[in-house]
Amino acid sequence: VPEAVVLDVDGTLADTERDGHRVAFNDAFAVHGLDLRWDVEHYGELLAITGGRRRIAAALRATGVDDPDGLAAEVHRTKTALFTDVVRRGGIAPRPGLPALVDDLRARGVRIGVATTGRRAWVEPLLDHLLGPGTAEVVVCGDDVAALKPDPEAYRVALARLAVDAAATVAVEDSGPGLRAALAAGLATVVVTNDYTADHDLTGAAIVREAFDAPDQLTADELGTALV
Ligand code: XBP
Ligand code: MG
Repeated sequence: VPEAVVLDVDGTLADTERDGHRVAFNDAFAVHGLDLRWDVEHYGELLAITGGRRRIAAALRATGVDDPDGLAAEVHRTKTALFTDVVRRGGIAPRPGLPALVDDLRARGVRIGVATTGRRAWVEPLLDHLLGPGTAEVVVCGDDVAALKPDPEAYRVALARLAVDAAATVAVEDSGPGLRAALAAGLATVVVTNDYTADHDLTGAAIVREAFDAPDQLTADELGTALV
């Protein structure tokens, strides 16, 4: 088994994007009276822009408003509050097989970290809900880094705070940008794809799966096989 595992959040621990974040973005646009709505397909393309605030800013720049970055920050604050409320109400379920993997990691004494682009305001309550309070020793959020994935900073910070070597650590991701961030930080990476990321370029992944529990349950031992 690896000494430590660093888990991505969105798309990995839970399918948060299509029915969670995307809906919160659209609700925030309505709150701010913006004629903007992201449908399922278009949102999947927008995920190439990591970070919700930057995603909104890109869309606003295309509409010609005068202060896209300022307005994006304001709309993103609303979106974050709305999504945090969804999380606190228990609206986000773990991906099938993820809880069993986490139980196995804990039973085998594997240390757990989290490295996500998402904002800490909703990441913390989501982790309490999905992993259990205190399960993730280290949680690195978009708030904590200067550069978002695919930049490796979040993974580098997680490794430093865990005080473990990249060579003894496995990352678990769902997407191309996340995979590239983990690889650039020197971590062997397992990718569990979802509907939005099934066609991503996953070159460099040690293992690629479509689910945590199919065709068989992903285990701590299998994550260990990802270490060269
Ligand atoms: C995925 C992201 C995030 C979420 C939205 O992060 O890029 O921006 O889409 O969350 P990861 P925020 O897969 O690395 O966890 O609005 O809080 O950014
Ligand atoms: Mg992800």
